[in-house]
Amino acid sequence: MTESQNSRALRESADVIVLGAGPAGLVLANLLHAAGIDCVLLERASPTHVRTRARAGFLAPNTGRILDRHGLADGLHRRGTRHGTCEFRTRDGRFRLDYGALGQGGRGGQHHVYPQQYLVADLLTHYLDRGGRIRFHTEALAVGDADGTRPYVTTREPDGRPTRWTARYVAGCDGRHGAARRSLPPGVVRRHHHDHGVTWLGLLAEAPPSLDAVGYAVHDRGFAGHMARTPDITRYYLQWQRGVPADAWPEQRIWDELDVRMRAADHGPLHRGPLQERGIFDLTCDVVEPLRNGSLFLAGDAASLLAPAAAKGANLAVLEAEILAEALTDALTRGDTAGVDGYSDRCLEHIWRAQEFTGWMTRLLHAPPDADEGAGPSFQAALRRSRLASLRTSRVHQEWFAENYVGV
Ligand code: RFL
Repeated sequence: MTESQNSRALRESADVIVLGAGPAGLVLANLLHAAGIDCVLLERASPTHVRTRARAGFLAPNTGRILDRHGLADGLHRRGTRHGTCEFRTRDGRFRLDYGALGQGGRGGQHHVYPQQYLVADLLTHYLDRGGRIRFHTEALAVGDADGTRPYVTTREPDGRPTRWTARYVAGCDGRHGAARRSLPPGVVRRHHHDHGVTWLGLLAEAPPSLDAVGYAVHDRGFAGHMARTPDITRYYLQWQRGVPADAWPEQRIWDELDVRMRAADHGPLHRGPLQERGIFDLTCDVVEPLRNGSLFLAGDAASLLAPAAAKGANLAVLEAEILAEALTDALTRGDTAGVDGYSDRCLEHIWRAQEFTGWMTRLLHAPPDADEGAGPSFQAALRRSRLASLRTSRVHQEWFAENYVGV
């Protein structure tokens, strides 16, 4: 079925309404549809936007296993690559950590490197090819009666008309600023918010990767990062002064700064190329607790937001989508509500573990905003140096790192 035929076939109710066609919403909708559940996906953006929005690239082994389990991993295996090494660069030199061969009792765990937009495009094609219902250009405005008997979603349709969709369950997979979060009445959930006080300039360069590892450079001038995406595209990050716009520096200055922080003079040049995309990311985290209000469930970034330092967000989104799909299927097909009742606690366990490791990584890679670097080595900087030294030399510490770095 094509995307336009698909839109014509829509009804204005479904057993499950899924908001948002990111990794969480698309995995969930695919699994529900495969289980014969009547579901519809409502997405604010266009199909082109959804298929091309570049974000994550590092997918954990467990994410690969989930996609495999449900026949959703063809593209990942065909076009993705594997990755298992980090390289830390500091003023004490560089060291490599082969995390793919460590952790989980030595069984190893490598990341899949597969751009998020490829994964999303694969999931969307899979869903549409099997007759899954999706409505693009349809913005959810609010979720109502979530703790009543007939929950509904109000939307702005492509022609601008307001519409009401009714459902038995609503899955809020519409990200941090989506309607699901906004619709939680005050007092029913607790929102934890933490600002790590660090900002990144995220860059996508039309240039091949410059090293065969994830590069983490810790420098007095701030953090710099290198992550492969495809043979021709590389993601770089520069720690950035908050409030300064992304286009403040010309490309030449950005590359020169990356050279300095990545210590290219000591460890080899970076492959330069035009910068396709620049974005500013404040490293903040956010958790909603519990991830449910009546018939409304949150998954992915709508449930918890993580700083991108440890590459966890898309992985949690896929994991939560699988857990929620099973729970909703049990509830709708067998009247068994144990899964929906346990959904929030089960996911929060993973979320807090990922938040903890992400916070640790953030403190490993950056000076805290109040660190007094100018007046000689500050207390915080000395702790950070010691943390890196421990990671360089302690096998136990490396095992712990590996397990948490690839684990979700
Ligand atoms: P998404 O991907 O944001 O999708 C949400 C979808 O909802 C739609 N939407 C609405 N639709 C209808 N009505 C509304 N009112 C709506 N509001 C929003 C949006 O158009 C969109 O299509 O959420 P989801 O599915 O929860 O997935 C989360 C991931 O996208 C995110 O956690 C990751 O990208 C985080 N992340 C990484 N995660 C990893 O696991 N590994 C990585 O390597 C990694 N790298 C990254 C990242 C995030 C980054 N940014 C952008 C902060 C690198 C970066 C730079």
